[in-house]
Amino acid sequence: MNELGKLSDLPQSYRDALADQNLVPLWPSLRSLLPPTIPARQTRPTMWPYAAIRPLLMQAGALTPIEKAERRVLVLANPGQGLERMQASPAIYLGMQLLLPGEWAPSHRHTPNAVRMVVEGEGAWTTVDGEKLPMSRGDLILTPTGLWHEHGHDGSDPVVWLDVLDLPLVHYLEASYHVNGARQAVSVERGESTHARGGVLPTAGFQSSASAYPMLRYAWRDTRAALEQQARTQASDGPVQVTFVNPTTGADAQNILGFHALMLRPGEACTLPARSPASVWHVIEGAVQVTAAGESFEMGEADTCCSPGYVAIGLHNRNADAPSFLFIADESPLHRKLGIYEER
Ligand code: 1HN
Repeated sequence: MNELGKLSDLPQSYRDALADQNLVPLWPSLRSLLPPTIPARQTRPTMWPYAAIRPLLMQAGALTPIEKAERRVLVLANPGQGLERMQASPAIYLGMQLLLPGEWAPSHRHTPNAVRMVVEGEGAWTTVDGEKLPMSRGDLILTPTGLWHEHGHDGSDPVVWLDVLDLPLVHYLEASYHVNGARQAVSVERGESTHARGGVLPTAGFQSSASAYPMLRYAWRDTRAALEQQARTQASDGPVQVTFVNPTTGADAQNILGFHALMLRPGEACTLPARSPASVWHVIEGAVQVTAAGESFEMGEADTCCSPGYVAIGLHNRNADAPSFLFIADESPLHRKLGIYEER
């Protein structure tokens, strides 16, 4: 490949004349914009052990009342992106949120899509679009773009969950904003009771509400049972994985980020192909070694790590006598919609 001209090859007077007119020569930057064969990635494989997060989050609970925070969150920031950018990957924001007994995080809505993966504690709930959703460990709760949501806690111990948002992308698009609202009136629970059985769904036209997001809570009990059933019926030639989908359309549960749960049989190891989207790995149950781009993370329950795109992912169930379960968030719906999705 031939060497392209550098900025310093150009006379200063010419560079100044360009800058005066808000013009920039392309050729000095062309190779870094379009590197050969594989993109440059800022995202560094990074693990955030829950044992390190938890005490700092509890300290935040003592230092900052909920009224002073609205959302009491420690952001899992990727050092490769720069901590101040508060992103795990190009499109993924991650945070660990603490709600203490009796606290209430007021209602608002915003353009970024969010999900919560419940890490610890019982008794909290999130009301989304008037639907009050109980939160238990391993449950996935959706708060899609534009829907009102607020959190409360009637239990007796701290509740912690992992927030996953497409905030970095929506912010980059200059489309990120919020609106505050009043406490929501709670209507009857819809999605979970009416859509949780994939094969039998409400008949079109019979139901009064036709929400674009018919299911807002995916109970861990059901997800786990689906994985175990598939592991029993699928030959043991690889891990079993399910994708959280919109039960009406079968498409990804949200527009930008993808969400999955993966089960590794006792002692199982595998290598997943290099895919273009960046990904996040969170242990719901068990113990898993995750290897990405030459980094290996020994992950236990509630630990979280991320990987850049375009690298293979190695998984190894560190438990020889019990299955392990991972929650995965990735940028695959975005890559597919943009037409840039690749597997290598
Ligand atoms: C948000 O609305 C929540 O509702 C949590 O719990 C984290 C991070 C950035 C922007 C909005 C929540 C958030 C957030």
